[in-house]
Amino acid sequence: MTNWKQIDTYAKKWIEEAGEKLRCSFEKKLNIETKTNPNDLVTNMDRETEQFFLDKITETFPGHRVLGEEGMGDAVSDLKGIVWIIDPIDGTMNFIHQQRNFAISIGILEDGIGKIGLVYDVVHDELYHAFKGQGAYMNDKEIPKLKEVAVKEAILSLNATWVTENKKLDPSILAPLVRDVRGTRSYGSAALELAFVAAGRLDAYITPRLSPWDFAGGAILIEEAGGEVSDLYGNPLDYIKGGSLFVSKPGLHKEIRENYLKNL
Ligand code: 2AM
Ligand code: CA
Ligand code: CA
Ligand code: CA
Repeated sequence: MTNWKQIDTYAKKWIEEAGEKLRCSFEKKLNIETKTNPNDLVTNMDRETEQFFLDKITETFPGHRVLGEEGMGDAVSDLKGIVWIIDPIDGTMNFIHQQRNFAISIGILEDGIGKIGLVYDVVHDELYHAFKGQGAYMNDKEIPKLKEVAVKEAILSLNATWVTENKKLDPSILAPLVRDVRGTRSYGSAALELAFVAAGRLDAYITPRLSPWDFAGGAILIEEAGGEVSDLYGNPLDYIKGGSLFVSKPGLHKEIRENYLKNL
């Protein structure tokens, strides 16, 4: 029998330890490299943090698999058994330029079903946490269930890229929504944006392109807070391939899909 309480306790302990290491790293010199393009950044701390989790998980739970952004874990092509989906630093650009607005994200799935979601806002020492069926918490304070909100009173998070010429989405699709909502925000960390939707600080978050490690932790938080999670078409998320993402408070999801996303 899987001891989920034990997994949960370790996951929280390790994410807090990893966060402390990231806070300490501000005093040291960062080693910054680029990946697929000049703005796709990675640092020694992204790699060290992923390795830290990998070492802890393989030592403590040898049967579990790890899918991490920096590729130190397993080559995961199915979701059988227990899989930890980890983004060691979500918002690396912010980590480098701002020393804030980044998070560590962990989603733990069993046979493809999200069981534990953790998003740690390291600088604010705010740990967003959910266990399937038991609600969502921020630092042990239960997050109240999300309530409905109208488009005209909603704060929408999205990257400005998606209302300019881009390879993923016709910019005219989201422009009317941007015009109709109360306000827009962009934090540059998908995991934090998901945690903010779960906590009710944002009403919706839309993006045409994410990887599984960007949303695995945050999606569980939103489901447990009573929000809605899907891709842009209303389909379930793909925790192997990733893809588009649309999360929101209840009700708003259907309204936006029917009135703004129907021409996708
Ligand atoms: P990262 O910092 O872990 O790379 C920035 O708007 C958000 O998008 C961050 O969550 C960032 O995660 C993520 N991101 C950056 N490049 C991406 C890419 N090529 N595909 C998917 N997500 C990306
Ligand atoms: Ca990255
Ligand atoms: Ca990420
Ligand atoms: Ca990352």
